[in-house]
Amino acid sequence: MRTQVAIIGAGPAGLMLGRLLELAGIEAVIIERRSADYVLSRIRAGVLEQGSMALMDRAGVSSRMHKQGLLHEGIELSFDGERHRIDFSALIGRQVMVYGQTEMTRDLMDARAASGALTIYEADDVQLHDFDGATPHVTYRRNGVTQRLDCAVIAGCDGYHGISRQSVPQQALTTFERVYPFGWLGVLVDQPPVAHELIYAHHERGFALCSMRSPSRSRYYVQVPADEQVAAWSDQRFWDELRLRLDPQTAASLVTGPAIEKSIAPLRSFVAEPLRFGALFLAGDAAHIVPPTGAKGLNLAMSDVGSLADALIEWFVEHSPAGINAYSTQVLQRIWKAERFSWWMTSLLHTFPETGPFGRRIQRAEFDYLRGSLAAQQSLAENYVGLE
Ligand code: FAS
Ligand code: PHB
Repeated sequence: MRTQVAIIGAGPAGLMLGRLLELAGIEAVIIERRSADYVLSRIRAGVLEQGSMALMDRAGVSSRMHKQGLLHEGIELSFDGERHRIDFSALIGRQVMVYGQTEMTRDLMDARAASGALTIYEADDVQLHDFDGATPHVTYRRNGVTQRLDCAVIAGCDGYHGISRQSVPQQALTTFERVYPFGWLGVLVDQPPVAHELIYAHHERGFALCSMRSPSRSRYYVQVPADEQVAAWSDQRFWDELRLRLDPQTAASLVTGPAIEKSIAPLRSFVAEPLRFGALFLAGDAAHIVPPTGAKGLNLAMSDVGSLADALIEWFVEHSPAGINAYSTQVLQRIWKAERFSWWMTSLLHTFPETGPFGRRIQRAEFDYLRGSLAAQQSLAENYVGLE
């Protein structure tokens, strides 16, 4: 089998890239390790930047997002029970959209299925070959039979644990990583959100986040030690701990219920450089990871594939290599700005026992500065809604 672009991974990055290429008349085959149902079962991001919303419009898959998504004009920061609202609209005239990654992935999957473009699910032992040579190709095993897909370009959209980045010779890659000493225990519950907007709470017991998926479905997180086990957290223990980390008024308004999903996500900052190796291009979590505190992970993946699609369209349609040659440098500049903001939000809002009382005083000063400075609030706002 032969195609123009072999995309590894049918997460949001792979599906969005496939859609943008298809609309430009460029053929792409997506090879995914898991089943479509498994991909949809993963509960992940919840907030879209305007750039991601625009990409959904460009991909022609945004009607449900505009109908069901919740436009948010700000967020609340809570510091030891004191709340301060960051008003995006007043500060920078822009907003974000609350629309779950699961729904976005479903929209992209449905569009791909409707167009008949090929996605190979449940592909085992995916291997990348000769992406630095004349015959780039991918092999995989399905139903026990090994298949080969020849292509001109391979797009590695297979996430942090994928095969693409691991296929690059060690000496050709430089990685930068910070692993945080904690994770996020997340709960999904079919109850109305505790507030109209997201609440990011810093408390001496640890960070908490009150988010949502719809007016009737909420998403909550608490910071837990990096080695914490989900089994140690009954629903009741989660709700009790969450209340302790919120201001009294919010804690009293919390509507709890049985968790329909409960999981722990580790937190790390990670970047691989460069993002291109001959015919192989890395995008999304395959290239970088951010702690979810800044709501950047999914949005960064979207901006990567928006740039990669433009570069590949320029290459295949206009036969100009300018975009593909500039891809890595251009996209890494944006990645590092998102890494910085996600690290900063994480440093501000989580407890770091190792930094002791001095560290907490610095966090308090940072919050007081934010509360009193329009410039500081504008900086947070423009980073959160997405740098243009
Ligand atoms: P993905 O990991 O989503 O998709 C990669 C795909 O490649 C997967 O379907 C995988 O099965 C497939 N794959 C892997 N190896 C393969 C192989 N060898 N062959 C073929 N296919 C292979 N971001 C936020 O903005 N906010 C959040 O709250 C948030 N929460 C998160 C919670 C968790 C537990 C995790 C892990 C991430 C979270 N993220 C969050 C980040 C997340 O949303 C990612 O940024 C987003 O999924 C990136 O999309 P992709 O790059 O497509 O990678
Ligand atoms: C979520 O709703 O899952 C969510 C929202 C904002 C974040 C992280 C996660 O920063």
